[in-house]
Amino acid sequence: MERDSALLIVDVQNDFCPGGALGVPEGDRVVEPLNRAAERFAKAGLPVFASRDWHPAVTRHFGQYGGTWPPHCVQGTPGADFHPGLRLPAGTMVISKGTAPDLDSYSAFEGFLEDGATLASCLAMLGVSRIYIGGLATDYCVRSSALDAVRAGLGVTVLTDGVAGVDQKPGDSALALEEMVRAGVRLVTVDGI
Ligand code: VGL
Repeated sequence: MERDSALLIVDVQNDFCPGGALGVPEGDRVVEPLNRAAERFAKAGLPVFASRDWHPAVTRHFGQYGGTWPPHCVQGTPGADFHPGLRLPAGTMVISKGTAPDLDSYSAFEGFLEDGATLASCLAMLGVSRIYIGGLATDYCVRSSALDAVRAGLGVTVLTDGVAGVDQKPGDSALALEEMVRAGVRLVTVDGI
């Protein structure tokens, strides 16, 4: 990968994996390829970001408060933890999103690092102009993050074996990938990085 690249791992959290509150079918199959990708970026000295859904217990994102989803990734609960098999390199920068009770915040670009910085400002500071994205879910948070990255003027590559989708309607993930490609996103496997 290019010297101005970073890796973004989106929402590989227990609640989005099989057995979780909003389990993505086979969501945990992204863990191994993303571990390999993270190791490669870290070894190359390139930044790694990991976003997490980090909701308050009461948020309009959840069905019982007017939203669409069952409660998931509530701050401080085991469901909000990263998947136990995910190996985040030392120095991984964590982005928390969905903390505002009136916003869905699907995109990692709507979240904040520990020091309150946004992903976009941090990428600019680090001189990153190309971002590789994997994680969960293809048709929601990956889609939204990838499209925001394009809008932010970044070159965007989505890791096809590092994503899995909800597919609430069958085919949603395939459509999401097509939409991303139309927006200018490149698709590669982790081995193709
Ligand atoms: C997500 C549905 C609801 C995601 C988050 O991480 O893709 N999907 N909230």
